[in-house]
Amino acid sequence: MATLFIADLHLSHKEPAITAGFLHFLQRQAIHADALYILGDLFEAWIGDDDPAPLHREVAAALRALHKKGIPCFFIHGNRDFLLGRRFADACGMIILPEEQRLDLYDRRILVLHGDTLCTDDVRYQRYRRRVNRRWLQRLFLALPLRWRLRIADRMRAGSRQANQAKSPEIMDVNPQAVAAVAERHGVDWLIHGHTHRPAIHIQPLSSGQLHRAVLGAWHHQGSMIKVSRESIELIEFPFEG
Ligand code: OKV
Ligand code: MN
Repeated sequence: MATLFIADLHLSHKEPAITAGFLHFLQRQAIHADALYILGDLFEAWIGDDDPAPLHREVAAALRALHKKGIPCFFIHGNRDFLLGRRFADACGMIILPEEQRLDLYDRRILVLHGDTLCTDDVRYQRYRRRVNRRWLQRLFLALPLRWRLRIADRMRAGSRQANQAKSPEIMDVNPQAVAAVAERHGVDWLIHGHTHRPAIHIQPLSSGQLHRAVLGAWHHQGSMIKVSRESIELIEFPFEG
């Protein structure tokens, strides 16, 4: 038996092939798993659980079907869907975990997180993150009419696309000191995260031994998952099937 991890699907109504690939993944792969962990950025954008987008209903129904078959599903917020709340999670039958969660799976200790907090060299992004993470600002935003939130979000995404074009690829990757610090703080020798869209399994020396870091790929033209079993931890890429 195995536990599956995915992240960075960036689901949106503009990319129906990714949604179809995800629904197929749930029906054909996740259905056989011990559990499914979604490590953030399931959605390209999230402006409140009251958004009536058909995509949200479709995804909730598919995740609920998995839940009904007895497969637990866990969710960690990403930088895009950090406003996803209890209401939508309940509709999916999924459990929201804190931003860093230590797991004990098949006698291994693994820390799971989205990964954006590891990109400490991107100082502008970290400043933006602290700003939008303020609870009072989130409450204020969520209290606005849906149409205002849509407008604000569109503008913020357009601004962010411009800002990212000016950034070097290095500052958008993880910082090795931040990686070591979080692993040591939680006493783990495995990390699983997404966010950087650079699928790989890295090994990095720690004062206490070797740290393994499995990075999930984004779902652009194919799916990406990490499969943890008693025997192994594998990074698997697979084609979309409708
Ligand atoms: C998600 C990102 C847009 C990056 C706005 C307070 C504020 C939340 C929000 C609006 C935008 C999420 C929720 C979106 C991620 C962007 C642009 C850059 C780098 C406020 C709380 F400030 F307006 F009051 N937002 N949306 N970005 O469109 O999903 O991750 S979003
Ligand atoms: Mn991300």
